[in-house]
Amino acid sequence: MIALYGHPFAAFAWKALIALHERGVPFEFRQVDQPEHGARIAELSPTGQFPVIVDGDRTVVGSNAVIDYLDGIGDMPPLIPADRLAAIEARELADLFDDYIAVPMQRIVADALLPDAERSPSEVARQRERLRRAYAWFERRLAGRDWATGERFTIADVAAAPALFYADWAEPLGDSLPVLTAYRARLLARPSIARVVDDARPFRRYFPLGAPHRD
Ligand SMILES: N[C@@H](CCC(=O)N[C@@H](CS)C(=O)NCC(=O)O)C(=O)O
Repeated sequence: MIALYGHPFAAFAWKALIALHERGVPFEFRQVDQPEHGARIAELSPTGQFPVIVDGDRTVVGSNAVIDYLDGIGDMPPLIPADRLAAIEARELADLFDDYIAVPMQRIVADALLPDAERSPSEVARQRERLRRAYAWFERRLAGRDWATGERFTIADVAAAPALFYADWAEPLGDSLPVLTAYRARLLARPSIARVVDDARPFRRYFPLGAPHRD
């Protein structure tokens, strides 16, 4: 059986979990806050970061590679479209959600976890500005679409789910982004995503910026 190393509250681990749920793949969840799994992930991943899956003698490191790997399991439609150009757009948007929404969100959250003397308000302001620019870009790009690339749910939507879920907590979308706000709500209503949101509820108290209760 596939083993997933991750944590239920971790944004990038959600991507692997969503793909596993979407495809109905059975797996063993190895939570990295348990010492034996923490020790193992430190060996498996270059920096100890997760998600990582282990399937027999095959190890796959990193959320997008994990999603790609899982596309080969089961008979659900792939999260990376078979068509080459459609696949490029899906991967492109997944990377953009990762790099320009999830990563700035992570940096804002990481700063909030630091002792006061080590915090950097100017860096946080820069990351908030990056998020607002990215929000505006996605607001235009997603206009008229149900899912990130159009009618099909793809790897791009898997990446968008944790990115927008937590980014809205760190730097609220507000009222000026109706397309992104509706898209985020559509993501959260999808069963695979609702499930990861629910499974992460017990950990919300660890969110350092105050977790809104509306989700
Ligand atoms: N590019 C990586 C990012 C992974 C990542 O940032 N993982 C976070 C969890 S959401 C992590 O491992 N955090 C713990 C740490 O940095 O030590 C991916 O797509 O998997």
